[in-house]
Formats: sequence, structure tokens, C-alpha cells
Amino acid sequence: MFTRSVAHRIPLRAFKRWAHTTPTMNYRSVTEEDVAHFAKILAPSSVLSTLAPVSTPASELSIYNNDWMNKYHGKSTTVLRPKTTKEVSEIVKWCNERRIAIVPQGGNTGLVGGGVPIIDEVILNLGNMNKIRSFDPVSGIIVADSGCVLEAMSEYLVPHHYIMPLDLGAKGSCQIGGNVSTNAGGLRLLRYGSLHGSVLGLEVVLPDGTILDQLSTLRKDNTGYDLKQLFIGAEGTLGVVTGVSILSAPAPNASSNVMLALPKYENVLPLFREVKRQLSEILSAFEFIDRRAYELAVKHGQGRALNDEDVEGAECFVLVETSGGKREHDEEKLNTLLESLMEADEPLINTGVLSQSPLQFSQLWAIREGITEAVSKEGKAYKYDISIPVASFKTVVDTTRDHLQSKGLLRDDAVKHVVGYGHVGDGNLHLNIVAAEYSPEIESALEPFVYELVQSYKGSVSAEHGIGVMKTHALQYSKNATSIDLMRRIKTLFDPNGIMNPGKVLP
Ligand code: FAD
Ligand code: 2HG
Ligand code: ZN
Repeated sequence: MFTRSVAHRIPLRAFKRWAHTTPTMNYRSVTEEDVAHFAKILAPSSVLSTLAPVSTPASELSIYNNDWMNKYHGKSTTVLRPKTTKEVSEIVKWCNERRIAIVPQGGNTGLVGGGVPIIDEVILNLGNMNKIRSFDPVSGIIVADSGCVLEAMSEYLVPHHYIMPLDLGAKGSCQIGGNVSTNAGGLRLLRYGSLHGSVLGLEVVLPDGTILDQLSTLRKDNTGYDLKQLFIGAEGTLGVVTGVSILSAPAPNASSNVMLALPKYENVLPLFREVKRQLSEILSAFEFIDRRAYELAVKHGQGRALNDEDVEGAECFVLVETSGGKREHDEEKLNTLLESLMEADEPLINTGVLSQSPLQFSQLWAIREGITEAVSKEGKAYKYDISIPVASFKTVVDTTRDHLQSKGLLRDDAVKHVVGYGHVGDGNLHLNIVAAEYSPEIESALEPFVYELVQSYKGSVSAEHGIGVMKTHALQYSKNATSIDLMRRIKTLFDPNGIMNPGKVLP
């Protein structure tokens, strides 16, 4: 059986200030009295605070105050790392009564600044809540603390022949509670669907400290409103997810992948159609990488470069994965597909590099999964995670590049690259603008330009990463006023004091 190789652990980058105007918020800062209280209800190792009586050095808080891209920075004095749901409840109740704002934080791999404070909110990091609570090998339902790291859950399932229904490049650090709270998509959505389908139940601490126990393990439950759905993708604005019940999937007996090199972007859609038609039930991923994104991945050592002759003349690449029940059957289907693609009168592909071993399988995946890391090694990334018609992926990348060129910003000391990659099967493009530095000039050239472009396709300004702090002003491009008003009323209903992750999601 093939298994995906262990993913790279994600280094959290060093602290650096970012000149960003911070809104003023009417919350009370944490005091020494609050810290003394937290120290009474939590184990000593669960309270980090620069304030007395704990007095942690500020440097120890920097990994919690700064996001993965080192783009968003908070100034929290206090990080709490509870071990139980009861502890979370007591913290939240105390904060609510005293109007202290809270940022729930998982693995801090989010790409929209949702998991770090805007000012000095308390950081409630779930990393110490990391136990699998139960697993049923018949149904495949796994119930876990929200702080379980995604990769650890996947490893737990291996001997039981199950896999998690989601997978992403950040698997070594992101937590299931963070995944649920962002409604993370990732590399398996094409096969297993979104978390709105696979999450069966949640345990959530509401903003007044009440524990909402909806940790159901039922596949079917039509008893009124499905409240858990509200927390999936709420980005910590409605409560703190402390437990997750999720349906895992039977592990495939055989997996394979192939990197296809395409002479032109226009071939992606016909190729997708043909691949779906021929592979049908064994197709498990169809990922897009444009030439520049591929080159960045290779430049920064992600995966193993393809041979020059396989890359020559390619405008873009598609990574196809198959997962099925019988190796011979799946290999036959994949080989037939490749032969028919290569032998066509007008071939849609130049070449295909088929993995021949588990190592090669993971090396091909590492090219795709490693682009995010490569981009951040290359420079400072402006990330637009958009849903648009697949046919317009290239136009959007090219139009953005042309726009930056017309502003005179496409140069080594400003915008170095404009790249596109993403999940073709889900209509999700990752448009990344890689700059030498974050600068107001580049940002104002990009926004609202990109959002208007997305709107012109009736697309979504956030396909899978969420709104966080980055896109609160852009929500209006994908949600109408009635929807935003309803969202606000739901927020007020759950969190009348507005303590839960203020400044995120809602404008
Ligand atoms: P955090 O970053 O800690 O938090 C994210 C948001 O969720 C914040 O708003 C936070 O307040 C909230 N939150 C976290 N935990 C809780 C909780 N227990 N209760 C309530 N709210 C909570 N995303 C994708 O969708 N698909 C991808 O393919 C993908 N690939 C990535 C690859 C890399 C290399 C990186 C760095 C990121 C990638 N991401 C991807 C983005 C990110 O990993 C996901 O959004 C992930 O789900 C965040 O999980 P986390 O535990 O790190 O959450
Ligand atoms: C991916 O699909 C992630 O690799 C990250 O969602 C996308 O880096 C990005 O912009
Ligand atoms: Zn993605």
C-alpha cells in the first residue's frame, strides 16, 4: 500500500513588525489580576504571560503573536493553553464577564491573519488539547480534541486502514479544530467533499462559557437546525471548538500519481474532462501548477525536479492522483489514459511523469504541496484564494500581471512574480503575487483590483482560506448586504459582547 510521505513540519518564522494600521477596539486589556486568576485555573505550563505573577519573556510569545507568513502581528501579553474543555469554558466565562477579547488559535498556519491578535487579545491556543477521544473501526468515525494535529490523526488511522477526509500542505502543524474553523479544503476535497459533509458533530464553548455538546456520531440527524454548520468556517468568531467528530474514509489499497506537462493552458479543461471520463471512480486529485509556480517550487527544493525534456515547452502542469481498490485495475486504467493522451492526433499533453515507487509518488506531491513554502522563501506573498470558473484561471493570472506591469510594479525590487496554482477540480485558483516586501503601493494596486475581477466572474474572494483579518473589507464582493446583515445578527446572538475574535470575518 502506498502512503503519503510525512510532510514537512512548518517552521514558524521569527518576529518582525509590520506597519499596519490597527483599528481601536473597546476591549479591556488583560491585567495582573486576570493572569493570577488564569494561573489558578490552569496548570503553570498552560499560562504564558509577560505580566506578573507569571512574567514570561516576551520572546516566548512571538510565535503566537505572528502568523505563518509573518504578515500579521499582534501584541498579546497572554497566551493560554488549556488542557480540557472545562478549562476553556472557565477562561471564556471569565473573559466574557470582563470584556476581554479572545483569539482562538490552532496550529497558526492560517493564511488570512485570523489566528493572531489584532491588538492585545488573549490568545487561546488549543495545542494542549490533543487526544483522540474515540474511534469506531466499523463506521470510521473518529472523535478527537480540537488541538489534534491533522497529520497525527492521519497517522493514528493508518493501522486501522482509514484516512482523514482532508489533506493539506500544512498537515504537520494545522489542527483539526483550525481545519473545521476555516472549513479547510485542500487536496482531497475532489474525492471526499467538504467538512460541511464529513464533520458529524462538534463540541463548542460558546462566548459566555456554556459548553454546547453536539459531538454526535450519527450519520443522519434531522432534528431541526444543524447548528454545527455555523461553526464550520466561523474562524473562531462564534465560539471555541473543543471537540470534533468526523467521518474518516477507508484507505485506498492503491494510489498512484502522474505529473502531466501541458503545452498550453487551454488544454486544462478538455484534459480534466477526459481524465474524469476515463478514470471515473479512481480519480482522487486534479491539481494545477503554472510554469512559474513549478519553477519556484523547484528553485526552493520542493520535491524533485522533472527532467528538462519533460518540462520543455510546458506552459503548465497538472498533477493527477488515483486511489482505488485494486492496483492492477487502477494501473491499467491510468496507463490506458496516458497512452490515449499521448497518441491523440492533437495531444493535450507533451509528456507525463508517472510515479514508479512510493518515494516518487511523494516527490511529485511535494512539488505541488511545497509551492506555498517556496513562495514564502522567495519573497512576501499576497495571497488571493479565489473561486472562479476554471476556464478563467489563466486570464486572471495574466490580467493581474499585466495590471501590475502597467503600474510599473513588475520589477525585482517590487513584484517579482505572479503565479497561479490550485485545485482545478474545485474551481479554486491560488493567485499569488510574490513581492520583495509588503508595501502599501503594491497592496493598493492589487485591491480592490483583484476582488473586482473575481466579482466580474461572480466568484468568491475566499474559496478555502477564510476571511480572517485580510478580507473583511472584501466580504461585500462575494456576499450581498442581506447576507452580511444576517451574519452580523447571528454573531450578535452568539456573542453579544463581541469578545470572540473581534475584527475577523465581519467588516
Ligand atoms: P489557525 O491558523 O490557528 O486558525 C485559523 C482560524 O481558525 C483562526 O480564525 C482561528 O481563530 C480559528 N481557530 C483555530 N482553532 C480554533 C478552534 N479550536 N476553535 C475556534 N476557532 C479556531 N488551507 C486550505 O484550505 N487548503 C490547503 O490546501 C491549505 N494548504 C496550506 C499549506 C500551507 C503550507 C499553509 C501554511 C497553509 C495552508 N492552508 C490551507 C491554510 C491553513 O493551513 C488552513 O486554514 C488550516 O485549516 C488552519 O488550521 P490551523 O490549526 O493552523 O488554524
Ligand atoms: C494550497 O492549495 C494551499 O497549496 C495554499 O491552499 C495556497 O499558498 C497558497 O496560496
Ligand atoms: Zn489550496
